[in-house]
Amino acid sequence: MNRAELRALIFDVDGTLAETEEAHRIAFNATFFAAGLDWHWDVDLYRRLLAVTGGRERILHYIREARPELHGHPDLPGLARALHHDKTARYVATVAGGRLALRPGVERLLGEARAAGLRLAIATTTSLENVTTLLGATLGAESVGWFEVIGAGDQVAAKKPAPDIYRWVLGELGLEGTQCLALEDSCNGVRAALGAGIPVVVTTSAYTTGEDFGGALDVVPDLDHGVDVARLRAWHGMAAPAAASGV
Ligand code: XBP
Ligand code: MG
Repeated sequence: MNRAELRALIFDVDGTLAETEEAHRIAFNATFFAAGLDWHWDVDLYRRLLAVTGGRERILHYIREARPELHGHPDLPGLARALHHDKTARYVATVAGGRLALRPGVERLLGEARAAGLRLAIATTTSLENVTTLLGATLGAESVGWFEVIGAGDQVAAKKPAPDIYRWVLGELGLEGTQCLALEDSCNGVRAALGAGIPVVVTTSAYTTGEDFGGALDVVPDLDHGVDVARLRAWHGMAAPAAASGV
């Protein structure tokens, strides 16, 4: 039976490359405080809010669900955009200051994958600036170039769990989903990858442990648990056979 050869790895960012969500949460709260809003997203609330991917969308959702006093506001999307812009600046300053590290195994696996000739890409809902700042602060500025394609933020209209960002990345790579393996930390990410026909492995993160990862090939606590290129190829081999023969 023909199976597509593994050609590319597509990484999620938040929760997969690094445990970023606490830094995001703190940046959101600092923004709210600076704007004179008495909003505070504690850990439990933030866990629930993470069901809505994208910071701007998360703010809008929160206003609609929990802030009825703002429902008469003439431009809620504009307000959410302004708050999110400020939050991104705060988050970028934190990350650029070197206060976040990559998760265990990430740097090693990226190096091994590059040495093995696997192509690398990113598919995330977070802003491009956040991604390049994280890569620069942890691996050095040149590491941005290791990723042939970076699909981020508003590049597509519908964020995860919609498959759009993964489909966009596949288009840019010129690959079929069956030729790739996605690495994700959340159920929303798993749904997005599977929706684009990409087999996916989960590395659970602080905010996603215990989620339903149905459809994923495997679930590991981090990428230092026996995850090397051979294991990636083995996982990929477990996925459904390629639709087209001979690939
Ligand atoms: C991550 C997100 C992002 C971050 C915040 O999801 O949902 O919204 O929480 O980043 P994933 P922004 O890991 O599935 O991409 O504020 O830049 O959206
Ligand atoms: Mg994630």
